[in-house]
Amino acid sequence: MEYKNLLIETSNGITTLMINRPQVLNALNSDVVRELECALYELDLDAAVRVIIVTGAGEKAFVAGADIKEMSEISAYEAHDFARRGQRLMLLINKMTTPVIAAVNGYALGGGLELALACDFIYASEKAKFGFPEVGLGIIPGFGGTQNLARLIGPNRANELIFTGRIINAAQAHAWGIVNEICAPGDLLPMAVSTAREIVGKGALGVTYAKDAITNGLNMTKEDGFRYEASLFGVLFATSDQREGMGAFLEKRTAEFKGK
Ligand code: DAK
Repeated sequence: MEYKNLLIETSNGITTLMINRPQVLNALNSDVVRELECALYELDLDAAVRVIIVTGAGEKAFVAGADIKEMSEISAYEAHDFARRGQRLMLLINKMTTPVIAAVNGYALGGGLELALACDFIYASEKAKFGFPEVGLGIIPGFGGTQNLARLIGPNRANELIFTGRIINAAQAHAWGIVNEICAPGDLLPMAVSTAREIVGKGALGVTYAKDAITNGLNMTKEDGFRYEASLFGVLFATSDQREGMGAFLEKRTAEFKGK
């Protein structure tokens, strides 16, 4: 499928998906949300894609939020449709078997921060900025931001960030645990690719099941989460990747995983 607002490149199992509307700081309009949903759905079905890196085009922004111009003009029906699609996109990233890394190269505001938070983890350039300006627009985060941020950094810090609409820098986001690592702007994609390579070197099924256990386990009681983990752990013993991984260790060679 052709995308008007996305640049997608795959090499050695690693796909870089760049949101490409730099003239409006990569703001998410309904076309971008629709394209992201289709693209991620397609990429997740492609066995050649092992890790996806989501980033923004240009020097200034990852995504500066939902497209305020479009939002200011839509009807209630369109707002409802936009909300459903946006929320479906964020949930899709959680449900995908492929790990998704957000490489935040600049502003990640509102819906942009929600997109980053929906990813499996975030790397950021030292120039990145994070915030939820929604309360200043008379709304609240609506693509899962209240839920994902509070789960990630706890309710108190999430409350402070969301109630004030304050924009924080990369160092603060790192200190609060929103961002795993920060680096110089030019090092951001290489750092994400290097981590993606490490993941590609591991058994695809193990990575997928670990994502499943962590993401879904967070919505369970600890005991249910343990039970879920045990069942996924057991299933992996029916795979050739498990035999290959353990066999390679015992034979002192590098494992060659097949994802089966
Ligand atoms: N939407 C549309 N255009 C945007 C934009 C946005 N979010 N952000 C920036 N732009 C455009 C600017 O209008 C400007 O266009 P021109 O004037 O050149 O035509 C161009 O991008 C460059 O921006 P600036 O000139 O403003 O650049 P500065 O460096 O001066 O400022 C900034 C950068 C990021 C501080 C500033 O652009 C800014 O404050 N942007 C808006 C940030 C924001 O409030 N974002 C929206 C948050 S609310 C929903 C679920 C979720 C959401 C909505 C609905 N449902 C469930 C229905 C999400 C809501 C949000 O994301």
